Amino acid sequence: MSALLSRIASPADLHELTDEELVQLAQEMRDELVRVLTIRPTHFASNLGVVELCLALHLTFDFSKDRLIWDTGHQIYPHKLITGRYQQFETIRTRGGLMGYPNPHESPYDLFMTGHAGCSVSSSLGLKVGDELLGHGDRHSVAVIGDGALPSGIVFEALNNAGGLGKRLLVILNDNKMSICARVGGLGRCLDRARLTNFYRGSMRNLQDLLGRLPLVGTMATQALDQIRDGLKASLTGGMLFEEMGFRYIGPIDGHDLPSLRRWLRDVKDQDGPILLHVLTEKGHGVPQASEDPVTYHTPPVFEKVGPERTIVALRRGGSKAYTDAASAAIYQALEKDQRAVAITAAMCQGNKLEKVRADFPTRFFDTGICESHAVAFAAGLAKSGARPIAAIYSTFLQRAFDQLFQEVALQNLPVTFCLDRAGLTGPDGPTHHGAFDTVYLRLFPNFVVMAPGDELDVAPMIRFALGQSGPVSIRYPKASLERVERGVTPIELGQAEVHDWGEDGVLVAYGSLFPTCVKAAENLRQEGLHIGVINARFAKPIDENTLLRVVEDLPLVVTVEEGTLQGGFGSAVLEAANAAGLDTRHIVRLGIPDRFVEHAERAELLADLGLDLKGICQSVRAALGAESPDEVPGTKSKV
Ligand SMILES: Cc1ncc(C[n+]2csc(CCOP(=O)(O)OP(=O)(O)O)c2C)c(N)n1
Repeated sequence: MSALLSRIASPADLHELTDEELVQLAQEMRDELVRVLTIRPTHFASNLGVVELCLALHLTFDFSKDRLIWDTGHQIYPHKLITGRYQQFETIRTRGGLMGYPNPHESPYDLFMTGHAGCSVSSSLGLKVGDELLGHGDRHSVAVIGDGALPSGIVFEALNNAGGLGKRLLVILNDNKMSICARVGGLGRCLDRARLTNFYRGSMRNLQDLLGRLPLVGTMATQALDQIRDGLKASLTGGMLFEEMGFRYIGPIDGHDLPSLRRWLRDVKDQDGPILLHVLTEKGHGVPQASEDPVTYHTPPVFEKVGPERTIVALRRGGSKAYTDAASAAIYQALEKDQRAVAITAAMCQGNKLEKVRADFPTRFFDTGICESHAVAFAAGLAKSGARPIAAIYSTFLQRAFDQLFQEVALQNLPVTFCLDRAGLTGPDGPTHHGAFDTVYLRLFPNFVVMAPGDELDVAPMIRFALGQSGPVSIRYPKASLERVERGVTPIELGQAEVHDWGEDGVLVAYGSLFPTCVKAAENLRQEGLHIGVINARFAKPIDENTLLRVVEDLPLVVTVEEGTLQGGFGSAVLEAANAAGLDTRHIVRLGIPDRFVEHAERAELLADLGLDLKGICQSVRAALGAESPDEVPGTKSKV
């Protein structure tokens, strides 16, 4: 139990602490972040970097009425620790425990449930304008945004709007030079120049003094002055960008010097108009390995052993290969084979396991930064030029690019391959990160081919197939270990399902990740005397009407199974086709994610909750056929 941290029931208690105690509290907060990582994986390095900033903000403002939005929200742990959630902190990212992101159901200090980057400035501005309209104009509104999230298009839309409105809004740019990987793009260079401002300002003064004192003459003195002037001009350009947009740019300032941070925040607090305070922090601050390797320590494996001074002695590595591994290997092969193939990620090189692609194909690998909408339109441009772009984007984040999918890609019928990682229930990240909706929103658009591998063996053939198509193709796969159904795999053909086994009593039609579970379910049910077939649907658009309408017509039960939302998903596609063909659809049962946001828990727990695990699928089949569960039959033992 941390001595000071346990005394902080709410931010008001911070005011009871002396400056020395606040330094001690920051240490305790870092210790707690380390301790929890000995239990389970959590976001780490970003949280270590904002401890002082978090304390300074809560000491300067009163966020029981003022407004604070942490952009993205993965760096909200220190804020949780001092807003009444320290005692439950150990439960973070577990079923029924604290969320790893802001959650208004947990605390009034969390205003929005977020997890997607780039929305903080817009929401803070909206809060400010709303508060003014509704008679709470005295409330301050603060957005904290990282330099990784800053280049998102929506942030510039918000800065532009805020600069025009001229309201009192404080945007804190938390600049640690990192996204998850090193930050990319021109804006980063601009911030680097701003970092040098103080240096150049100091240099200019010192050099002018020096030149005044030294007997320098002619070219030497002129050259020296020119160089300094250029440097100063360049350095100011960083902040100038924001100034031109109507913000007062202040900084850069040290984000780990708590007294100085507090002074700066007090200074800017009551100034009118929009202000951008540029704060320099170190990602991983206070844990040597994390600051040296912030990429690994963004969300590291669990700590096996921690030594003195928060030295991480050992990480618990290992684990089985995931769908991401199979997809990234196939993307690598595609680039090896075809000079036109290009890989694109929107700041998720590490998550998409594309580091090797980045290293070996530097001219055909593009990290756009956290800019999914741009990434999609960029891919469209590449495709139009004749290249074969593969955009590897998490299902949930592709939602940021909905209109680009429609206009730039689908409407032009351009051959962009979308590799949708984390499609389905992503586990402890929770509702902001579950990839529930992609099948629905991609099915909407004419020209799109929408696919999902049934298992490991489908992944690479699907990516190869996609690259041979003349229009857009999406391939979704889960955040899960690879599974394999041993079989003579049939080749991927447009709109063709793979019939694993015809049934007599019914059939499970699996779209994507739950195909192996359906195969096991059919095996179990067979031992209970039910002959249930299994189909690996592979395509949600176009669906295999020949096969699927045949089973709807012939079999007493058709159960569609998908790890995606039911409204408009694969099962709906089967219903639509059956309805259009004039078939009875009453014996079609759809299993998937219901019409509600799903909380955070382990993926296996969530699958069980939603009846999408082995037991749940078997039970749905029995229930539909009026068969008894073996649990209910006296003397029999469940095979499930
Ligand atoms: C729209 C969207 N795309 C991608 C991500 C994945 N993501 C989570 S944190 C992060 C890096 C954020 O960098 P930055 O804003 O600089 O914050 P830092 O972690 O450096 O404090 C990324 C890419 C996301 N959360 N949202």
